[in-house]
Amino acid sequence: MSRRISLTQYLIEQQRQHGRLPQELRLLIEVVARACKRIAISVNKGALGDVLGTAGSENVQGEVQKKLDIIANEVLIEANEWGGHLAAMASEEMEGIYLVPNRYPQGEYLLMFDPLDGSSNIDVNVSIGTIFSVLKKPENGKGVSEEDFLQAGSQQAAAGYCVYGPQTTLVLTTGNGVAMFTLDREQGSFVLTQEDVQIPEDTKEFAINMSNMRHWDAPIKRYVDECLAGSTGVRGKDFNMRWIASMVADVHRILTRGGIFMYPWDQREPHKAGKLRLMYEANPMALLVEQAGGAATNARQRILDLQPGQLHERVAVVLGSKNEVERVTRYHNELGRD
Ligand code: P6P
Repeated sequence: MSRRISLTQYLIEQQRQHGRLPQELRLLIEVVARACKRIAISVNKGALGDVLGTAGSENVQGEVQKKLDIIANEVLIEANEWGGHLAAMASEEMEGIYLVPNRYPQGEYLLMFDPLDGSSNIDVNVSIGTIFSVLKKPENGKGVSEEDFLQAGSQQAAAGYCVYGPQTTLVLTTGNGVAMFTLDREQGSFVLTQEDVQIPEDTKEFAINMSNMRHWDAPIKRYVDECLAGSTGVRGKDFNMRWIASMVADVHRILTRGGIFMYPWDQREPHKAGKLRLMYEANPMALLVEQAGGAATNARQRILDLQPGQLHERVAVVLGSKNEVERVTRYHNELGRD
């Protein structure tokens, strides 16, 4: 049972113990957490709050925006633009970067986010979430530009998500392991409920959208076929399957009890590396998973090593229990050697 301390106390202890959590970064994380609390209030209103349904617009990805996508994006922008911790922000919902207005002091960090991941689940009351990633602005003496965001995921100063489900839970890493904080609605604050999260190296549970099977590459099909063959096949054990279609919820399950999550490249849109976005979905989740003892690749390379070329670029994702991710990655790399 973890000590029941607040997010603030946890962060201040991290600051004191490791000396690696700068004051500005701690304050930034607390602002993001407060923004997630406000998003949770809107999400939890559902039909009572006129927040369901579509906004009648499309985002930069060409996807129909839900009202809550826009609300969550605005909450994060408004909460973070005045504090003096950031130089700029980037979001799945905005084409370009958002410079902190001149009326506010500029900070040394860059914040990226998917304000409401899994929004296709909003109207059917299934868990959704906010994903965020923090980078340091390169000290180049120049004004901030989109290029400053194009850093490998290994450079992240912090990463996390907030899952809006039966509980509202903030999951965070600043490079010293992963901690989970559950929102105590009575006192209105996030309370530490798990620290030093560890993903089991093995699992019997895989997550993939099986309806895409006919579009998969051979190595993914080999891996899933072996899972489906269960104890009668080469794996010698039966597997369970889950697919929530909210990456935040699927990753939260994996951080909580293990598993492997796969959104691979497929033949539907062969010119795209995958569906998920590198900068504000795959990178933050990969850092969390690695900090919890798991692994995260694009089926061939470590995600955190990938050098981004564009702010909204997509990537294939295989993450979770280390031994399973290594198996899938090995199957892909074996194919490449033929
Ligand atoms: P599909 C949600 O739209 C998302 O970006 C991830 O959260 C989720 O894992 C995936 O897409 C679901 O995609 O194709 O199964 O609907």
